[in-house]
Amino acid sequence: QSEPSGAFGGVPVIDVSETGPGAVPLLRMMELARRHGPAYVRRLHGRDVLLVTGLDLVTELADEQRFAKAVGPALENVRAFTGDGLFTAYNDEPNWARAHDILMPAFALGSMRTYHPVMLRVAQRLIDSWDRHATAGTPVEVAEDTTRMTLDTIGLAGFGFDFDSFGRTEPHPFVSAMVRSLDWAMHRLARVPGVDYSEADEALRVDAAYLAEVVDEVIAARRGGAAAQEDLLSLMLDAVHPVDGTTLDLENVRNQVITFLIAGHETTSGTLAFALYHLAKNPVALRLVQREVDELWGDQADPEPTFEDVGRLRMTRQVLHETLRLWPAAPGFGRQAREDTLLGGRIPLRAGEPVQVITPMLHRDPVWGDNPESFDPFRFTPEAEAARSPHAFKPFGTGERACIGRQFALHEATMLLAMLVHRYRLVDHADYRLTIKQSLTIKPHDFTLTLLPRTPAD
Ligand code: MNH
Repeated sequence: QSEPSGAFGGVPVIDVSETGPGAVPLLRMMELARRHGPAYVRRLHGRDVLLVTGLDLVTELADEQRFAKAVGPALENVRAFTGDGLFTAYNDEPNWARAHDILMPAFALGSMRTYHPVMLRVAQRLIDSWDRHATAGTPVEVAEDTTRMTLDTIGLAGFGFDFDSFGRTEPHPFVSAMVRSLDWAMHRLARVPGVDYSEADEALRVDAAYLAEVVDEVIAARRGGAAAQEDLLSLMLDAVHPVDGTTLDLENVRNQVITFLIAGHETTSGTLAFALYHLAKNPVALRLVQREVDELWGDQADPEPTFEDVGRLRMTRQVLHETLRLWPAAPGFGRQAREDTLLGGRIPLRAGEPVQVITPMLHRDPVWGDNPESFDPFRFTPEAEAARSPHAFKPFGTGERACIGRQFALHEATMLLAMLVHRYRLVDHADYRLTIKQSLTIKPHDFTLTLLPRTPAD
């Protein structure tokens, strides 16, 4: 790519048209941020995006009086299959506030008690499968299996629908269609003017139609099924808005279900896979979480974590937070100024113009010290967190459009991770070197482990 050409409020403009954005656009953006940060403009075929990584600038962008979420170019593409679902709705689309108000209570910390038994049941599916691999001495495909687990969990906990992912050797076709759709949304950002993309667009239409078809099946299963349980789907279908008494129309419910099936599993699975990667590579951190689970469950062969247990797994949660610092599975979020303004007193922004935060680089800002690449769960002790700006860590985005599923993800991931480190020795049999697969979100690519049962000496 070329050197900075021209400037825009003192911000370097990097034209990457010659090389394209790279197979893993995030890594290229991070590389450019290391050279040109804390803010730079990436220019691709005449399209400019302002990318921001520094804590000072992100602190400003997090000010909800001056800025709001932007549905930037990437999410604009995702709207082709999630429409006005919660994640991709514009701030002023009435269905955003409506769905947000109706669904919020279902994501409060206390609601996790309702999902806990299902989360446990699905975690057990993964463990049954990993036990078979441990006995046979064959490696497990980490991200593939965490994806099986998180998809089954959101399907069952949210919608009473069983994807039965561990009963299949290939990913559920919903996952394949989703990954292709997210890839389409990502690669569409890199389109070269004059090239014909109609084949890719037709494939997207087929995948989007299939996603909708699965969701219609989920909804039909509920309609034909037993008395509706209290879950996300029943809320979406039946709940009336607490203040204005409106409900969600059926097209919006469909968009919400697709949104939740995607957002509800894609990022949690990546986070779990990255966490296992870090634990396999950091024996000290692994020892710490093993000590924590051993204190809780001793040498029980098959402990069944209670809801309360999960709240006690502080070190395990710190490991997840440190994982989300280094590799936030949704590695960016968009902001826009409410009025024309100067960001950092120098970068001119027009109202509505999207700005992209590169979260993994914010998470390597100097505020994180001299060794931001080192994996250190003690960065997330309560004392360390209290001493640090709340804007230094944004894996779940910011403001009123921040992740609604944060507690859900952390409960599910904390429980599974704790069960795994209690049960197995993680053997890095292939001396894995981290490579990243990006379909907008990120996961470790081709990461396998072999497992041995733990013995008292471990
Ligand atoms: Mn989630 C929004 C990251 C798990 C449902 N999520 C966001 C945003 C980030 C994010 C970042 C904000 C994006 C933006 O500003 O444009 N989410 C994560 C991560 C995990 C995660 C890193 C797991 C780890 N998310 C989950 C789970 C669910 C979920 C689990 C559902 C069960 N997330 C959402 C929804 C939104 C969202 C819905 C959109 C919220 C809104 O705009 O109102």
